[in-house]
Amino acid sequence: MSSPVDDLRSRFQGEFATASSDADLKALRDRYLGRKGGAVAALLKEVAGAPADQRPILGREANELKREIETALDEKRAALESSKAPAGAVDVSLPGRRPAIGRTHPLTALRTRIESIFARQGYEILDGPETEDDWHNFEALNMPAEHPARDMQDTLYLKEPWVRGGAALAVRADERPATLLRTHTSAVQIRYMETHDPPVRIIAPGRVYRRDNLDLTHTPMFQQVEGLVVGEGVTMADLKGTLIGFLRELFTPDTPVVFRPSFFPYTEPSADVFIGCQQCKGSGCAMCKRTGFIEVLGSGMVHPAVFEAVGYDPVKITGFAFGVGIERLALLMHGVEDIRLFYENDLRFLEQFPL
Ligand code: 2NL
Repeated sequence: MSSPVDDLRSRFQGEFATASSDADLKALRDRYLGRKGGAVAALLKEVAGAPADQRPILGREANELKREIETALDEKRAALESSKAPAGAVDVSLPGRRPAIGRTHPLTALRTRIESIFARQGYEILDGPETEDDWHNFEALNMPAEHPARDMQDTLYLKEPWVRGGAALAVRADERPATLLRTHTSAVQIRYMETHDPPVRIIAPGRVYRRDNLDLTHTPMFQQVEGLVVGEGVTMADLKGTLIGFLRELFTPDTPVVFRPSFFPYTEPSADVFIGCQQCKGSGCAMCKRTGFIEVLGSGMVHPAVFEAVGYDPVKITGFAFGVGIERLALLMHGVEDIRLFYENDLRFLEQFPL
């Protein structure tokens, strides 16, 4: 005949076998060891009411069971605890997080394409300072102090940039202090001609600055690529061939290219260069203002005054130059309506361009 102690033990063992969490163990402890209403407490009360000759044996067995239950619950709780990962541990079974892979900015991609088209033809790619002096940005480019083009340029001038925090910085006597942010990269080409004899075949890409307010087509900083070819016998035919070839490589081999007379202080003659509208294929649309053509480049034969300024002999030497705005070209190529999008670093915009 089974005793009430054995009955309770087997009941506990059945329930204990399926307990698998802290919460299960807590519920078991309450149910069996609770001071009031616990099964063991009820058993001990039952023992107290048992006949006197059975009481000691039953009492000992009941207390043994109580210890058994305590030990079993403690051990399982410890086992659960040690199988838990420590706080902050790495779960090596989780799939990894995909790293965000960046991509080339559309303006950088376009600039790189332009650079490689000219690099393949033997042009040297040049860098130069973004802060310039009057001489390299204006004077040497046939724009003396009173020249109206200086107004047209709407230049950002710097206040005594060689003085910082009240202390004069050491400036070498042969290095004029910068007084403005360059308005075109022509200054880089002037510096090159000052230090190199012809022949010259260079392009000068880089940031340039104008006193403009932000709108759909203007940013106070934008990027430009200028090109310069100088030597004996360089003609307008070379200018046309070079620019037609360049634009047909950049766009499509059958892109229409036309030249129209223009004016720049640093070239004579000068020409604006147009391509057939990519949008309407020349039939006329809003993008080309119904003309069928879109202006993409400024160009011309280098003015003799520029050669004189850098110490070249304009009787022996001729050359052509051109300038192109990267943003403007990118707007056209990708059908983007607002130049500011290129500088807001919004990934929803940038991720639309190919890797
Ligand atoms: C434009 C106009 C142009 C040049 C840039 C140049 C440079 C030197 C001498 C002569 Cl060192 N010319 N550069 C010439 C004609 C046009 O750019 O509308 N760019 C967006």
